[in-house]
Amino acid sequence: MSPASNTLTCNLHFSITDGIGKLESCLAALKAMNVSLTRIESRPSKTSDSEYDFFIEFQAENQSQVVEVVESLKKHSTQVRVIGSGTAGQGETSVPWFPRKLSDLDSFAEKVLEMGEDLSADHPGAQDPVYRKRRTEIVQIAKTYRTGQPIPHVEYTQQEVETWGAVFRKLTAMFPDHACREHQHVFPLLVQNCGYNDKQVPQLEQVSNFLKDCTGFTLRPVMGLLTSRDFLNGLAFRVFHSTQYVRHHSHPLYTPEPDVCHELLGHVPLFANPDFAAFSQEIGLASLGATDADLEKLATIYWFTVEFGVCREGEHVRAYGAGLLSSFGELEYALTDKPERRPFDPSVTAVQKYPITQYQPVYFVAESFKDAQEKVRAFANQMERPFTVKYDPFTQSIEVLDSK
Ligand code: HBI
Ligand code: NLE
Ligand code: FE
Repeated sequence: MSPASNTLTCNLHFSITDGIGKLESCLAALKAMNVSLTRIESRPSKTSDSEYDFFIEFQAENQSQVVEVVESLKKHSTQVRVIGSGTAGQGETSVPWFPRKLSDLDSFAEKVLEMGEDLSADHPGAQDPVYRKRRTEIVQIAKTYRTGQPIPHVEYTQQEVETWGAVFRKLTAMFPDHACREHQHVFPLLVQNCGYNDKQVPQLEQVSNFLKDCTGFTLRPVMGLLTSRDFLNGLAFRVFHSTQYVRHHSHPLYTPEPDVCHELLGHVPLFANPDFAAFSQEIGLASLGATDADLEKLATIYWFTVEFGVCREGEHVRAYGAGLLSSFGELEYALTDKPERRPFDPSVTAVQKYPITQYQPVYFVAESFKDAQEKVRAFANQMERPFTVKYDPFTQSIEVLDSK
C-alpha cells in the first residue's frame, strides 16, 4: 500500500440513466466524501440511448477511498468501472488522461514546449526581432484554432517565400534518388492539387483537405513543439499537428525544430500513403494512456521511423523519415556509408539513444511500412495497459474496451 501522504490518481467511468438531477446526485455523493475532481467528461452511451457515460479523474487519499467512491457512485448510477488508480512506480498503474474525441485535442493548443512562442537563445531567429514578431503573428492561428474550423490562410512574406523556394528547389532535385517510392509517387499529386512549387508556400487547409481524401489524415495548426504524449495522441485520430511558420532565412537548409517546410515536404507526402497512415495511427493508439516509460519508447520508435526512417528498396536504401526528407544535408549523409544502419526491430529501436540537433549516427531500416506496422502492433500489445482502445472513424472517437 502507498503511504497515506501519497495521493493516488484515479480515473473512473460511470453511467447514468437520463433524468433530471441524476448527475447532481453523483456529484453530491463525491462532495460528501470530500473528493475533488480534476477532470470530468461526458458522452452519450454507446450501448443505450437513454444513458450517458461520464469519465472522471480525482486524487484519492488511498485505495480504500477509491473503493468508497465506487460503492457510493453505484447507488446513483447504472455502472461504475475503475479504469486505473495508483501512483506510478508502486506496482500500481495510474492511467494518464488521454483524448477520447476529436475536440479533446483543443486542450493541447497552448501547451507548447520551449522554442514555441519564445525561441531559445541559440536559435537562429532568437536575436532577430522582426522574425520573432512574425512568428508570434503566425502562431496566433494555432493558439485560437478549434476542431472543425478551416485552417486560416497565411499571407507569406516575400522573404518567407524565398526561403521556402530555396528549400524546395534543393530537395526536389534530390528526391529522385533519395526519397522512397511512396514519397515520389505522391509528390507530383501535391504539385498538381495543392500548389506545391517554389513560388509559393502551400496553404495547410488545402493540403489537409487533400490528405483527408487520401487517407483521412488531417492537419491541425500547432504553435510549436508539443509534449511527446500530446503529439503522439493526435496520431491516434489521424491528426497531424503541423507548424505553419517558416524557418529563419539565414539557415534555409537546416532547422533545429519543425517548420512548415519540414511538415509539407517531409511529412505530408507520406501521410497520403494508406500503409504509412495506418502505421502512424498505430503508434498513436499505443500512446493513449501509456505509462511514461512506454511513452518514451513509443516516442523513440516515432523518431526512428516517421522522422528518421529509411527503408529497403531492392538493393537500395531510401529515406521515408520526414526529418531526412526536409533536410538537404542529412538526406545526403543518411544514405552514404558513414552512419550505421540496423534492421528495424521495435524492442531494440525503442531504447536506442539519439542526438536531436545533429545528424543521426544510427538509422533503422524497415522492410516495408506494412512490416513495420505489424511489428509495432505486436510490440504495443505487450505493453502494460489495463484496457485496450479502438478508434471509431464514424464518430472520430476512441472506444475504451474493457480490461484485458
Ligand atoms: N511537436 N509540434 C510537434 N512536432 C513534432 O514533430 C514533435 C512534437 N513533439 C514531440 C515530437 N515531435 C517527437 O520528437 C516525439 O517525441 C514524438
Ligand atoms: N532537421 C530538419 C530540417 O532541417 O528540415 C527538421 C527536423 C525537425 C524534427
Ligand atoms: Fe517532424
